[in-house]
Amino acid sequence: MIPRPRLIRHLSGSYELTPGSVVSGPTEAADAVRVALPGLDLRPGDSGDIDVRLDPDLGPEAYRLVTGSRGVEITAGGRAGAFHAAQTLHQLLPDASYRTPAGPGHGRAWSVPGVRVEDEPVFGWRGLHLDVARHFFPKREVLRLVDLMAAHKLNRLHLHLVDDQGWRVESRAYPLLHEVASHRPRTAVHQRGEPELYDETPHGGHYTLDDLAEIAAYARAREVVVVPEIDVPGHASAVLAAYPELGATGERYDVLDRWGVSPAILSPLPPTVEFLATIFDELIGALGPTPFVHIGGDEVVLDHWTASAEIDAYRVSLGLESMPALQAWFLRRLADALAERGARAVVWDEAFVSGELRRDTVVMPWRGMGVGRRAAAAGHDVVATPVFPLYFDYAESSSPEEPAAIGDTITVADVAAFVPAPADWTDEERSRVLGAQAQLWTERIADARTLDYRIWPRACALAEVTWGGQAGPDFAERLRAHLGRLDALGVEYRPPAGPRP
Ligand code: TNX
Repeated sequence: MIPRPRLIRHLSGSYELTPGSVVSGPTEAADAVRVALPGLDLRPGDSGDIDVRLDPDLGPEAYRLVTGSRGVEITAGGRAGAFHAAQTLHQLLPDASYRTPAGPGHGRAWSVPGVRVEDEPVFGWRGLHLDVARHFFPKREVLRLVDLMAAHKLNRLHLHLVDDQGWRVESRAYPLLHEVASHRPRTAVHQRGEPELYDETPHGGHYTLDDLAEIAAYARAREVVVVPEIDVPGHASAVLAAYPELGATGERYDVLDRWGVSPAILSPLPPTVEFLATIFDELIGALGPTPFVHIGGDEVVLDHWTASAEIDAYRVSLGLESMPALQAWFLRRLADALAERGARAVVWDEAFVSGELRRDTVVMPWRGMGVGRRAAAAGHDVVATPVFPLYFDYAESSSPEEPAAIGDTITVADVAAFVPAPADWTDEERSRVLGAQAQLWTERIADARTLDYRIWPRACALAEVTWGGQAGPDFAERLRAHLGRLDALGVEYRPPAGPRP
């Protein structure tokens, strides 16, 4: 199984699940089991082949699963635990049960071997990040990713909705964002060992607010929380192509047609904070309950703030000694606006380095775990996101056969060796680690096939270490067996032996 359950014992006996088998128990939890096993054609009922119970003494994601000749018993701490139990039950069935669109069932009966599983995750944040700004991925591909994440008990989908190269969400209050800022005239491409080229293919796309509502509801039903990111104040070319008056210079930009870090930056003055508060209202209105909103804070070039007499005067009026301190102040105002809307801010680590943030702001240390430790020591919750080994836009080998990537080499074994809460941190620092997340930056990932190739099977290792705290000793062996499930799911993963032809 992947991720490895905390405890698994094989028992005698087995049970036959057939189309129309009954799930009984509290509505929400029984519903979670049916959502997790869509192809099995399970029916709700009073006394079930699968009986679900809730036990308030268990954590919300914890479960016990007992199978045998009398049927399937699930005892869960909450809806999430019941959902994860059903995913574990699925892994007891043959690979063919993963085949879509039939999924398990499709008129077939499946034999469930007897086991007892007791399970609970070590980390509550088991995430994947997807950059939909550099390349847009349509809703159906995002929903498919949610299904694949759920099958691996991954539970946070961070959508990087905004960057220099595109603004990818509708705004009713600021319609030029989706009308203008979501299109770029040319697409930069890279070839291995060569500078950027332009393929002259215009690239565009955005989610409507209704799309986001659908994605969030679909994800929630699969115990995945969507974490939207509006990356500010840097990476601002696209927004300043639509509303240049929000920028530090007032100058109109083009949606950026190449990769890298641009000097485009939003103004920190009150109209920008009001603009972003409106965007937060629209986003949270569409997504529904949104515990976290990412506000970026990475790779900010402060030159245009320094050069602006108005912004400098504003800084002085606030009694702030430097432009980085003004950046931290700006992000604090946004985090306050999010708190009023029931959400916590998440930032990349440069934001933590720039100055004091709200204490409840979650920090993602992408530049390494050293800065993550400093954030944890300062009292911030931390989600481990270091480039090595969690940038899945990097290639798995340096072979020229690999599809071109930003960097190399990050192998499945590198991910499996990662420990989100390092042993040499203090207990207090370790307790601040919410979990870990892999990043899919998409400068060089332009289609769903390449996305599959970059994610899988490295995300299997991510699931293993975030669920269990570290990989089990037999991980490599279990992964070999697990590939049959990915095959049945139609996942175009990177073969462990090397790049596919
Ligand atoms: C750094 S990580 C970035 C992204 C790039 C990525 C490429 C971070 C917060 N910023 O803008 O896409 O490297 O690997």
